[in-house]
Amino acid sequence: MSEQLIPFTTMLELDSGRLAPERELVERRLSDMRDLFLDGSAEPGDPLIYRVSGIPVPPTNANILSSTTVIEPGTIGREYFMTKGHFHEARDRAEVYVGFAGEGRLVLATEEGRHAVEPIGPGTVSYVPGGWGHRSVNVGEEPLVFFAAYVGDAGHDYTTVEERGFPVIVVRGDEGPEVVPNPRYRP
Ligand code: PAN
Ligand code: ZN
Repeated sequence: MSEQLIPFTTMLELDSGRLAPERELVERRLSDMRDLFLDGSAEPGDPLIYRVSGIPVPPTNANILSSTTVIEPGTIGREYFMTKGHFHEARDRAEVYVGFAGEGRLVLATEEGRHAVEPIGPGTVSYVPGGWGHRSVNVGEEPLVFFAAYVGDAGHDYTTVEERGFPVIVVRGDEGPEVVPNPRYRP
């Protein structure tokens, strides 16, 4: 057996997504992901889009990595603020998403071009099977807060999403959020 961990507890503030203690915080601004939005280069500012607060453990298949994500409300053009999105480098590694606050969508896609859109909000528990790339989108007026737990050796492949996009995007329509085909998707 490798390193033996000692049990520990983290406090999660459900509305803000803040973890105490905060161990590993990553901030993503528009400048970190401009090309992922259709109109990213037309937006002059550099708003904070989301924060991920992780609970680090050794990234092996014997451990479970977890984090909370807080996506700010807002849009770039008509496209709602969202995460970069990724496939797991080890494609068969699964993940569970638990929603705490706000209103969002979990957009999933396989490399063969299938897609699915699931709700994220207080009480949602979503299963992300192996092989499904995933991105979360805040379609509400408040921060979207969710927790995610996944197999420790999953790894993150962001390149496939940067190069091909997801088959659909989520945009602000006249009567609320709309899921529309992504004009830049490369099957
Ligand atoms: C999540 C995501 C988190 C941020 O913990 O990593 O929501 O999204 P990006 O990694 O796409 O920037 C997860 O799915 N981990 O595997
Ligand atoms: Zn993931």
